[in-house]
Amino acid sequence: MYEVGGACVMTFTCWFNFLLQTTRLAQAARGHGCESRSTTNQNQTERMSTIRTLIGSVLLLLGILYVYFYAWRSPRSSKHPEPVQYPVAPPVGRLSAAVNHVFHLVAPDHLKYKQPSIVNGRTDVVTLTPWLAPVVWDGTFNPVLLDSIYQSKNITVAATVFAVGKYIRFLKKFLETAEPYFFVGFRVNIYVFTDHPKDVPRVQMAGGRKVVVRSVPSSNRWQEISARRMELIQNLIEEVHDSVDYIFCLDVDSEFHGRWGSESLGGLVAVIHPGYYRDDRGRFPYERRPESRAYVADGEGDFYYCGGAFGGLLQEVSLLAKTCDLNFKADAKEGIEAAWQEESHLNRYMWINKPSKILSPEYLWQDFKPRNPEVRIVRFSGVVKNYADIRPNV
Ligand code: UD2
Repeated sequence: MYEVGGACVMTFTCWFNFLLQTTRLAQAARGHGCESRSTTNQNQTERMSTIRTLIGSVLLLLGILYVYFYAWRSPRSSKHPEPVQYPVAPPVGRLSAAVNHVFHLVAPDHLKYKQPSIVNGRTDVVTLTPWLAPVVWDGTFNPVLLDSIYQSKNITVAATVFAVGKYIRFLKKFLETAEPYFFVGFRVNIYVFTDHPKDVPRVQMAGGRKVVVRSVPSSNRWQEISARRMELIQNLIEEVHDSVDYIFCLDVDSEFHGRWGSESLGGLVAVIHPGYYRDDRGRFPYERRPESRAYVADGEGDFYYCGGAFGGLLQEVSLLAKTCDLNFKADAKEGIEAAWQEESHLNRYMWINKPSKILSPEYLWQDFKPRNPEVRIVRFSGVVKNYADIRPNV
């Protein structure tokens, strides 16, 4: 733009000089002749005509410059040069692209959204842990902004859900409610692990979303079903690591009631258990026997996290699942089963390996629990169930 403007000014300057020179030459030529009264009048007329031509030229050029700067060029491009965007290095493989996924957040240019405040926010809840991981509550994030950031990354999100034995009855509602609430607008694979593959309900799903069924053996012990999930999750991650970016592991006896989306993405993501989040840590049901590998000593532990919902980047969940599975099996060899099976091991793991994002109890409530005032929205909630009726053992 400036080059063209400069060229216009240069042209005008040359033209003006040329006209000035011509006028001076004509005057000089006339100065050598003998001046009669009539020639003086003629000279004056010529001078006036030259001045008129000059003024006309100046006005014409100013007109051209006005049209160029204010009418032809749009106001935005004349004030705001297009910023340079360095391309993000292309991923070599999905696992090696982890840093880009986590840290590099690109918002679309000119996206309009409510101005964020640095001084006003929620004051009724804690939104940051002492290790500076965000705690996601309603009102702490902008869903439109987050979705547009993560949609441009073209990610695939997986969810695992186990429906073994009589728990198959919960699957239909789980899948039906996941469709309008869980990562809407994203590519989603829901992996269903069941011993009743033929009873998996068909649920209409939007493009890019699918249910994948995996057969698993039945079991006579619910503790084993619950705990075996870590090993199967680990195996699944090995299998899908080239095509999936994030994974969430969810309890089947639950339903979605509100948005669960890109705000939940992070490296290692834990969900606060709805039953204990207002309690002193001395009351958390951690494994308290030192001989278990899930042991958490008195006076230790940050929060009590759910076994029914956790997730994050594939490599993070892989490490968690491997570690919990190994510790669970090593305990089993010594005849120990932690108080809350894999949930106890998960809590021990997250005490040492701090989650990088924490989801508030909005992300796993319990239907039987009256909602507390700080829980403005229940996004996912465990249904009321009769354990004696659905578990293979008591
Ligand atoms: C808690 C946890 C659960 C797990 C368990 C301890 C929450 C909300 N729930 O729930 O995740 O940590 O304590 O082991 O944090 N399952 C079957 N068939 C069975 C039994 C279990 O498929 O016969 C699967 C199913 O996906 C179920 C999950 O295992 O959702 C957990 O079992 P649960 O719901 O009976 O465990 P619960 O309510 O004690």
